[in-house]
Amino acid sequence: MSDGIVLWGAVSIRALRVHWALQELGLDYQFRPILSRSGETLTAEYTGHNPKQKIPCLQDGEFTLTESPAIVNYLFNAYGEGADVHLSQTVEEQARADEWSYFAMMEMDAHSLYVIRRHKFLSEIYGEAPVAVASAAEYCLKQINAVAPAVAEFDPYIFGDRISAADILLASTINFAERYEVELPASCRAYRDRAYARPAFQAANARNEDLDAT
Ligand SMILES: N[C@@H](CCC(=O)N[C@@H](CS)C(=O)NCC(=O)O)C(=O)O
Repeated sequence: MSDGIVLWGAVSIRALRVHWALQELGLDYQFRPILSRSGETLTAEYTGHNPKQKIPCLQDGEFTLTESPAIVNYLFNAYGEGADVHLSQTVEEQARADEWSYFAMMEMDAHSLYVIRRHKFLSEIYGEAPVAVASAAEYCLKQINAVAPAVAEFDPYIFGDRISAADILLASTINFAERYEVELPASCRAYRDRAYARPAFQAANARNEDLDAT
């Protein structure tokens, strides 16, 4: 019998994105609060779900999905109709959503923030690389300053009143940048603060941090 929706992964910015999407969509889900770098992603059971041995991973019945942006987009596409969220209505809107999502995932998360995280904050595992860290921080700051004027136009989110999957990816990654000591432009800080004040975000954050949750 299907367990419905099951989310694997806790105390992680990337799992938090998925909790947030589930909460915005008002979906019930089971939670398996496994932690990264704890050995819990290395078990045979979990490796069967995600051979990359990383969190998060989502199961929806027989369907299994990894990669936080793919999961957030899947949930909005599968369950967003009728929910109080923004779904793209035109090809251009979808392209704009993709532009923000790829910016957050590539320019910020992958190209710069994960370099800083791995080689400054997890250097005991991944090794010290101060030149790469400094270069990644400078790169991230340049990117975020470049988009700050466009972020200042969000009213209050990318597509107006309703939050979109792209907002979840962008706001969570902007917050990730601040955690890794990238100074946020005022417009980006204000946008992150608006998004993080949402009750759905607050509920998601509490569940992401609750290791006793199911
Ligand atoms: N691109 C993946 C990255 C997943 C990822 O790196 N997750 C981290 C936790 S936030 C993890 O599991 N790290 C454990 C490891 O690298 O062994 C996503 O966005 O879901």
